[in-house]
Amino acid sequence: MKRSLLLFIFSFGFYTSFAQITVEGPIPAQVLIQNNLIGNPNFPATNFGMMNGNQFSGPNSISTFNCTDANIVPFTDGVILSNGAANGIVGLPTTLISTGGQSWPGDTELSNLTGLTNLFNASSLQFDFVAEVPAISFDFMMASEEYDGNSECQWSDTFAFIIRNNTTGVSKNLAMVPGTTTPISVTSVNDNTNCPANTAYFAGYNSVGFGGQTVVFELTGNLTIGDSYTVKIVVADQNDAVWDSALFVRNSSFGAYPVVDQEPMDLVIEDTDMNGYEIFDLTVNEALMLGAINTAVYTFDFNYYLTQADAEAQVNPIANPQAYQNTTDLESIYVSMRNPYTGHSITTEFMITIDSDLLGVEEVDNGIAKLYPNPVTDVLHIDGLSNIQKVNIYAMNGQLLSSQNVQNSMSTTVDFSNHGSGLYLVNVVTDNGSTFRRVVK
Ligand SMILES: [Ca+2]
Ligand SMILES: [Ca+2]
Repeated sequence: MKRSLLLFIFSFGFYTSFAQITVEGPIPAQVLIQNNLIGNPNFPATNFGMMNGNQFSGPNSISTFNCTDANIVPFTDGVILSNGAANGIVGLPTTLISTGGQSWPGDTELSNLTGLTNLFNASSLQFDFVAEVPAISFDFMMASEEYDGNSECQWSDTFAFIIRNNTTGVSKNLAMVPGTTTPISVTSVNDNTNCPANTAYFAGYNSVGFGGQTVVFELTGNLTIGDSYTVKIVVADQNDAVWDSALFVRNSSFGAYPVVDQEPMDLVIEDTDMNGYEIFDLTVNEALMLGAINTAVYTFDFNYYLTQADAEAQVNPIANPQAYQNTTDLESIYVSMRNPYTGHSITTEFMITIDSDLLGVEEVDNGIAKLYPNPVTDVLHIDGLSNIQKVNIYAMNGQLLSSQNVQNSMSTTVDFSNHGSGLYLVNVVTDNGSTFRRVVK
């Protein structure tokens, strides 16, 4: 392999920042998975397993790390899995990290899943759980010596975040370039001028002790409730055992990804004393949003906001959501459902009003789609601001009444003639995002 000089170009700043990474290991698999990757002491993981270079007379290849410089690793604590020495990132950052002999084997499951053969120096962590939530998440970045200004166009080490459904036998790799079916790798994410690929996800050369690194990816995977799963994070060298790569997985990033079971209801308290104000308990919607989730095991926090921007930034929450006094006759409340361990959250919206006649006449253009007329009689028109993919109609109790696919058109219609009078929730999925709108008939 010809190696460019790029790896050996470094600066004083590079040296000083490097002292800010420390690693600790080896550490038993169960401790790494429960205390580091999961963090939630109640998460029901079992059957912990590890493949480590030190089991094959090689170096310890899995450790915890701490990094206090966000320019090096954008999160402070996590687990490093390397296809070489995990402590290669400490000490001499400009030295090529190229460790592990060919007697330290690859991984058959990774080979079968990717179709790549001739793998060496596999490191993996794995555990089992039974799905009681509809989705899970991981956050990680990948760094590799294969980022050298040349190899990106030709070959790559390989890795996967495997989620294997033990009930159906189907395995999936969650580590795909967002919006594609292409596995994340040195060849699929780089900004080499001869073969640039998905450059937005490449973070740069020479910052973590490896030749280059990706941005932090947030992986999510959908689950079938009740099925048994094995999660396996695995990285290996390909073609030879040299020029190492590593996964940096954020502490506590594995957990239940928030999914709204049923959309929150609009709340109506008629203003019988005509003073313009009533007191609302916004939290009555939490049970709807959680559905059947076992909250003793899967914790979610709820916070309420007056604007979507505040909800997304998680600033200025409503101080007392159990006794909130309205400020206008009809107002939007934005609710954030957040896993406090992983930090991942989603936001949705409901209305509160002191006059039920006001529901259904809200503004219907929110930057994603325009719905009209509202109230609707027989035909609801939908104009997307980008291509519409799908329209779902729900009853206000969350029951899905109809779902229609749209073939890449910016406008469509929905037949409401068979629906009775009342409030409906219309979900429009477009290339630019998804929106829920209340429509009255
Ligand atoms: Ca290696
Ligand atoms: Ca390699």
